[in-house]
Amino acid sequence: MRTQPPFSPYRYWDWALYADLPEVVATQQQVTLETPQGVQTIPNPLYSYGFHPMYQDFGEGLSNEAQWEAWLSTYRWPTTTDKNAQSNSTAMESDLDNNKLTLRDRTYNLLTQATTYEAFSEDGYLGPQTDPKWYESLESIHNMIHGMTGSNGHMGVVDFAAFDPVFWLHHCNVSLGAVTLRNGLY
Ligand SMILES: [Cu+2]
Repeated sequence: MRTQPPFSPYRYWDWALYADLPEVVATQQQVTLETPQGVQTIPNPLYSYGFHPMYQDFGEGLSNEAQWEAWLSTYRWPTTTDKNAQSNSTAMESDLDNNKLTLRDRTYNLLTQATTYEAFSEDGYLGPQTDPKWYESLESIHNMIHGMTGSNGHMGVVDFAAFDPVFWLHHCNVSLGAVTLRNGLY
Protein backbone atom coordinates (compact mmCIF):
# COMPACT_ATOMS: atom_id res chain seq x y z
CA MET A 1 0.00 0.00 0.00
CA ARG A 2 1.11 3.52 -0.66
CA THR A 3 0.36 6.73 1.11
CA GLN A 4 -1.18 9.56 -0.85
CA PRO A 5 0.45 13.00 -0.83
CA PRO A 6 0.26 14.82 2.53
CA PHE A 7 -3.03 16.58 1.71
CA SER A 8 -4.88 13.28 1.44
CA PRO A 9 -5.63 10.87 4.29
CA TYR A 10 -6.32 7.96 1.94
CA ARG A 11 -4.20 4.93 1.39
CA TYR A 12 -4.37 3.01 -1.82
CA TRP A 13 -3.39 -0.36 -3.16
CA ASP A 14 -1.37 0.05 -6.33
CA TRP A 15 -2.25 -3.29 -7.95
CA ALA A 16 -0.43 -2.34 -11.16
CA LEU A 17 2.86 -1.87 -9.36
CA TYR A 18 2.50 -4.68 -6.86
CA ALA A 19 -0.62 -6.85 -6.97
CA ASP A 20 0.12 -8.82 -3.81
CA LEU A 21 -1.90 -7.49 -0.90
CA PRO A 22 -0.03 -6.84 2.34
CA GLU A 23 -0.55 -9.43 5.05
CA VAL A 24 -2.48 -6.97 7.22
CA VAL A 25 -5.17 -6.84 4.53
CA ALA A 26 -4.98 -10.36 3.08
CA THR A 27 -4.54 -12.78 5.98
CA GLN A 28 -4.29 -11.14 9.38
CA GLN A 29 -7.60 -11.72 11.16
CA GLN A 30 -6.83 -9.74 14.33
CA VAL A 31 -4.78 -6.71 15.27
CA THR A 32 -3.34 -5.65 18.60
CA LEU A 33 -3.67 -1.96 19.34
CA GLU A 34 -2.85 0.44 22.12
CA THR A 35 -6.13 2.04 23.20
CA PRO A 36 -7.16 4.40 26.03
CA GLN A 37 -8.19 1.23 27.92
CA GLY A 38 -4.81 -0.42 27.36
CA VAL A 39 -3.55 -2.89 24.78
CA GLN A 40 -6.40 -4.74 23.10
CA THR A 41 -6.66 -7.38 20.39
CA ILE A 42 -9.60 -6.79 18.08
CA PRO A 43 -10.88 -8.12 14.73
CA ASN A 44 -8.71 -6.59 12.00
CA PRO A 45 -10.78 -3.87 10.30
CA LEU A 46 -8.75 -4.26 7.09
CA TYR A 47 -9.47 -7.99 6.85
CA SER A 48 -13.26 -8.05 7.01
CA TYR A 49 -16.32 -6.12 8.06
CA GLY A 50 -18.79 -7.61 10.54
CA PHE A 51 -22.50 -6.93 10.09
CA HIS A 52 -24.00 -6.08 13.46
CA PRO A 53 -26.75 -6.81 13.13
CA MET A 54 -27.38 -8.16 9.66
CA TYR A 55 -29.70 -5.92 7.69
CA GLN A 56 -33.24 -7.16 7.29
CA ASP A 57 -33.95 -8.26 3.73
CA PHE A 58 -30.27 -8.20 2.85
CA GLY A 59 -29.89 -9.69 -0.60
CA GLU A 60 -33.62 -9.54 -1.28
CA GLY A 61 -34.35 -10.07 -4.93
CA LEU A 62 -31.09 -11.90 -5.60
CA SER A 63 -31.25 -15.56 -6.51
CA ASN A 64 -28.86 -16.46 -3.67
CA GLU A 65 -30.52 -14.24 -1.04
CA ALA A 66 -30.05 -16.80 1.76
CA GLN A 67 -26.30 -16.73 1.33
CA TRP A 68 -26.03 -12.97 1.81
CA GLU A 69 -28.17 -13.14 4.93
CA ALA A 70 -26.25 -16.10 6.36
CA TRP A 71 -22.85 -14.44 6.07
CA LEU A 72 -22.34 -12.22 9.12
CA SER A 73 -19.13 -10.72 7.84
CA THR A 74 -17.53 -10.02 4.48
CA TYR A 75 -15.71 -12.88 2.77
CA ARG A 76 -13.16 -13.17 0.00
CA TRP A 77 -13.29 -16.36 -2.03
CA PRO A 78 -15.77 -17.82 0.52
CA THR A 79 -15.42 -21.53 1.22
CA THR A 80 -19.15 -22.18 1.65
CA THR A 81 -22.46 -20.40 1.08
CA ASP A 82 -23.62 -20.92 4.68
CA LYS A 83 -22.74 -19.33 8.01
CA ASN A 84 -19.64 -21.52 8.34
CA ALA A 85 -17.92 -19.75 5.45
CA GLN A 86 -14.32 -18.60 5.73
CA SER A 87 -12.27 -16.42 3.43
CA ASN A 88 -9.88 -18.42 1.30
CA SER A 89 -6.98 -15.98 1.34
CA THR A 90 -4.67 -18.49 -0.30
CA ALA A 91 -6.90 -18.69 -3.39
CA MET A 92 -7.19 -14.92 -3.55
CA GLU A 93 -3.45 -14.41 -3.19
CA SER A 94 -2.63 -16.96 -5.92
CA ASP A 95 -5.09 -15.36 -8.32
CA LEU A 96 -3.53 -11.95 -7.69
CA ASP A 97 -0.06 -13.38 -8.04
CA ASN A 98 -0.91 -15.20 -11.27
CA ASN A 99 -2.28 -12.01 -12.78
CA LYS A 100 0.21 -9.44 -11.54
CA LEU A 101 1.98 -9.06 -14.89
CA THR A 102 -1.33 -8.91 -16.75
CA LEU A 103 -2.47 -6.14 -14.45
CA ARG A 104 0.73 -4.21 -15.02
CA ASP A 105 0.57 -4.66 -18.80
CA ARG A 106 -3.09 -3.73 -18.99
CA THR A 107 -2.52 -0.58 -16.93
CA TYR A 108 0.48 0.37 -19.07
CA ASN A 109 -1.54 -0.12 -22.26
CA LEU A 110 -4.41 1.86 -20.79
CA LEU A 111 -2.22 4.81 -19.86
CA THR A 112 -0.34 4.85 -23.15
CA GLN A 113 -3.08 4.02 -25.67
CA ALA A 114 -6.36 5.46 -24.47
CA THR A 115 -6.02 9.09 -25.45
CA THR A 116 -9.60 10.20 -24.84
CA TYR A 117 -11.20 10.16 -21.41
CA GLU A 118 -14.20 8.21 -22.73
CA ALA A 119 -12.01 5.41 -24.01
CA PHE A 120 -9.85 5.48 -20.87
CA SER A 121 -12.65 5.40 -18.34
CA GLU A 122 -15.35 2.92 -19.30
CA ASP A 123 -15.81 -0.34 -21.10
CA GLY A 124 -19.28 0.60 -22.36
CA TYR A 125 -17.89 3.24 -24.72
CA LEU A 126 -18.03 1.99 -28.27
CA GLY A 127 -15.25 3.21 -30.52
CA PRO A 128 -13.71 1.75 -33.65
CA GLN A 129 -12.69 -1.73 -32.53
CA THR A 130 -9.55 -1.77 -34.66
CA ASP A 131 -8.08 1.29 -33.00
CA PRO A 132 -5.76 0.43 -30.06
CA LYS A 133 -7.12 3.31 -28.03
CA TRP A 134 -10.33 1.33 -27.48
CA TYR A 135 -8.63 -1.87 -26.39
CA GLU A 136 -8.54 -1.21 -22.70
CA SER A 137 -10.48 0.69 -20.04
CA LEU A 138 -10.00 1.51 -16.40
CA GLU A 139 -13.44 0.11 -15.67
CA SER A 140 -12.49 -3.23 -17.12
CA ILE A 141 -9.25 -3.52 -15.12
CA HIS A 142 -11.18 -2.36 -12.06
CA ASN A 143 -13.73 -5.15 -12.63
CA MET A 144 -10.92 -7.70 -12.78
CA ILE A 145 -9.75 -6.66 -9.31
CA HIS A 146 -13.26 -7.07 -7.91
CA GLY A 147 -13.35 -10.62 -9.25
CA MET A 148 -9.86 -11.48 -8.03
CA THR A 149 -10.39 -10.22 -4.49
CA GLY A 150 -13.96 -11.41 -4.03
CA SER A 151 -14.67 -14.27 -6.42
CA ASN A 152 -18.17 -15.24 -5.23
CA GLY A 153 -17.80 -13.19 -2.06
CA HIS A 154 -18.68 -9.59 -1.33
CA MET A 155 -16.10 -7.88 -3.56
CA GLY A 156 -17.41 -9.85 -6.53
CA VAL A 157 -20.95 -8.46 -6.36
CA VAL A 158 -21.85 -4.81 -6.92
CA ASP A 159 -24.56 -4.80 -4.24
CA PHE A 160 -22.13 -5.74 -1.45
CA ALA A 161 -18.60 -4.90 -2.62
CA ALA A 162 -18.22 -1.67 -0.63
CA PHE A 163 -18.68 -3.54 2.67
CA ASP A 164 -15.29 -5.20 2.19
CA PRO A 165 -12.48 -2.94 3.47
CA VAL A 166 -10.30 -3.82 0.47
CA PHE A 167 -12.89 -2.09 -1.72
CA TRP A 168 -11.68 1.29 -0.44
CA LEU A 169 -7.99 0.53 -1.01
CA HIS A 170 -8.91 -0.59 -4.52
CA HIS A 171 -11.15 2.36 -5.34
CA CYS A 172 -8.66 4.89 -3.99
CA ASN A 173 -6.20 3.49 -6.52
CA VAL A 174 -8.81 3.68 -9.29
CA SER A 175 -9.79 7.26 -8.45
CA LEU A 176 -6.73 8.88 -7.00
CA GLY A 177 -4.03 6.74 -8.57
CA ALA A 178 -5.00 5.82 -12.13
CA VAL A 179 -7.20 8.81 -12.91
CA THR A 180 -4.73 11.29 -11.45
CA LEU A 181 -1.88 9.66 -13.35
CA ARG A 182 -3.87 9.73 -16.57
CA ASN A 183 -4.71 13.39 -16.08
CA GLY A 184 -1.02 14.11 -15.75
CA LEU A 185 -0.31 12.41 -19.07
CA TYR A 186 -2.90 14.06 -21.30
CU1 LIG B 1 -15.48 -1.04 -7.92
